[in-house]
Amino acid sequence: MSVNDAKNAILLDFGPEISYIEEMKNSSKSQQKMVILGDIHGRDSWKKIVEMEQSADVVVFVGDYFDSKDRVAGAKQLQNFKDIVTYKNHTESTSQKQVVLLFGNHDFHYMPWFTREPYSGYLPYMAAKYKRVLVETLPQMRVAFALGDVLVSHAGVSVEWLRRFVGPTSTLGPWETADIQTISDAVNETFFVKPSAFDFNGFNPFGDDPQQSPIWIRPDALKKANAGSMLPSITQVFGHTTMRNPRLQFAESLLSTEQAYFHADMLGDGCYLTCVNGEFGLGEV
Ligand SMILES: [Mn+2]
Repeated sequence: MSVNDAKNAILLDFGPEISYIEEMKNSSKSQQKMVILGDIHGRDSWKKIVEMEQSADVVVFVGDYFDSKDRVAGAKQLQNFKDIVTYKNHTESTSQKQVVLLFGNHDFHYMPWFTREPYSGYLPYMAAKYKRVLVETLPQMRVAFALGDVLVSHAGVSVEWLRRFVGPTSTLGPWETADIQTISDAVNETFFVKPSAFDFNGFNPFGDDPQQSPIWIRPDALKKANAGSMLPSITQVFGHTTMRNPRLQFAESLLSTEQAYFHADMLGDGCYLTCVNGEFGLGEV
């Protein structure tokens, strides 16, 4: 029997098991359905979406719960955020579903550590109430969330921000080779140890700066910072910057070749993202 015959014989014997194992590997990768909801800004359309998306395994809110752009009253914005927290607690205690609450820049200026001038949409007469509920909820919140090859944050994670505010390298080596979980953990740990690292920095008044933080950076600066400096397999999803045409933007993201970036700040247009095993979809409410 030749070596090749022997190989074939082994494949004949074990072929079915091998393909079974491969199948198991793929199904454990992440067949979970993730629904990503863009910046809330007092809107309650998330209620209809989570009702429609009952089959979701993970629901992610990308942050910016406060500071309405559509003149939603402060008390309503407060109640809406409380409803989101209640939804998270109720869902997680009664099902396997996970509800992730990310932190945005419009939540940041209500926190006790914030001492600068607040920015657009800030409601001074609601600030104490927003602060109380945010501080209470903070242990259940985070800045970054990773599922499979997808990293979700409010504005996006730039390698240049990581190098300047977290460290020159990750705990496991250069950021260039850091896996998605290492990056996500580093961002979240930094948030709880040194929240000032997330404050607005850089020179561009709009946040279009490669060293800008994961709650402030704009898409162009993010893409420029990460090109060639982050694993190409990592896909980032973020809100924070409203795109003029979310459907067109989504179609463009699908075509991206190197790192992929998906925009989630589309609730104002009644749109949201779904993701199953790295395959993205656009939902409409
Ligand atoms: Mn924002």
